[in-house]
Amino acid sequence: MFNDRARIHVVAGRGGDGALSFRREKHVPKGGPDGGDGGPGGSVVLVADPALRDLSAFRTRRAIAAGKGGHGGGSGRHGAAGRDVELRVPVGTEVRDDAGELLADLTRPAARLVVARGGSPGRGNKNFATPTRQTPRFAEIGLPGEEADIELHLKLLADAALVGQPNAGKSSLLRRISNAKPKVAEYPFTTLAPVLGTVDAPDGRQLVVADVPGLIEGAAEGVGLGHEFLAHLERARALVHVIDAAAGDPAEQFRAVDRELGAYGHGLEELPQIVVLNKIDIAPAPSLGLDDQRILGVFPLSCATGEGVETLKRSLFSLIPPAVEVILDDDAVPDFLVYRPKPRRPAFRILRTDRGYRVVGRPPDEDELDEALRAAGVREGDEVVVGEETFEYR
Ligand SMILES: Nc1nc2c(ncn2[C@@H]2O[C@H](COP(=O)(O)OP(=O)(O)OP(=O)(O)O)[C@@H](O)[C@H]2O)c(=O)[nH]1
Ligand SMILES: [Mg+2]
Repeated sequence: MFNDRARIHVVAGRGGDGALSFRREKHVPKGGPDGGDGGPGGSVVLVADPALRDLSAFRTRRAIAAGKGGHGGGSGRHGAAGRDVELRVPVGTEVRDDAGELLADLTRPAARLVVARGGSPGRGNKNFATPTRQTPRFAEIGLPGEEADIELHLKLLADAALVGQPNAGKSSLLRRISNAKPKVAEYPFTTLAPVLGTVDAPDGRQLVVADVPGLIEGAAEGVGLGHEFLAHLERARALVHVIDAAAGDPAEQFRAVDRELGAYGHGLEELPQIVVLNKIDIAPAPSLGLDDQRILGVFPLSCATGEGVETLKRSLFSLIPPAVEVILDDDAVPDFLVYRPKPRRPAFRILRTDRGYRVVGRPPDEDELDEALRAAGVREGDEVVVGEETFEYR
């Protein structure tokens, strides 16, 4: 099975609490404040890995949580940082939030995206000592980590993609020109999942070509297999359109597939096409008889005998438009990109006091406050101070 979509739930770790503690000294009941800070919560990070081919790793792994930050301790001890979780995804994975908003497109190897940021740690009471407040009887509570539902959608990154009706010989062609060995058989829909192959030129240049399941009438509306995979054509810079020269009017076959590309849209209708008239060993090469500006060339060949294959292979390197390098900075092209969501500033913070909790900053609404207090471990009867008001938690 080829999995090009996944939905995951990611939860970052809560930040550790700051400690409320005082030095113990001989003959002094309470020394100065020495509560250390909590550790930051771990984050959930996606990393684009060129070794991966699809998203099947997420079929059984839907909820992913990073580690909690440790709590601070006495004697100024800081809590340990929560463990980050790195999730590897194939290069070409689009990441969206549950509203469908595109967060990032991980098209470069090693590109990273923080999808849930760890909660910030609370500061220990040691931080709050001032000349006028020498015994701060409160410490900050760590904040919860971010939590999100994330959609992953892999769109293969290939320089060119093979399209055509079932049985036209797309997989046979990929076997001929690349290092890939997709299955070939005399029945339609042999290819059930996209396959990538690398085509090598004598001068060391390389092209990645994708073999996609055959397209039939109605593919764009969901008939057959092709439609699920049309998205994988979106990033190709050219299509290699394979036609069975022994199966009737080549122009009509061309139009049938082209209609599906047009019905799907997303720019497929504009991609340049390199037309292959295959199986000339069993039928004389017909002429295509089409005048279409998108057609960059027509190549009669036989995947069975190999006739014409070298000519096509060489031409691919000159006909496929070169990749446009996205230059992000004037002179520095980074090896990888790091995408980070903007940190959300907490509107309020919760301090632990020796009798309960104190809330500082913008007063949260009741639900928010309750959730935050419960995350902080509030108990029935604890004192909670919000602004000028003091009440008992129940
Ligand atoms: N005679 C002859 N047969 C060919 C040639 N190329 C492919 N075939 C045969 O055509 C049939 C289909 O080939 P495939 O490469 O599996 O075709 P496909 O386009 O990948 O088909 P799907 O994956 O089903 O869409 C197989 O039986 C091949 O052996 C050719 O040049 N000449
Ligand atoms: Mg095939």
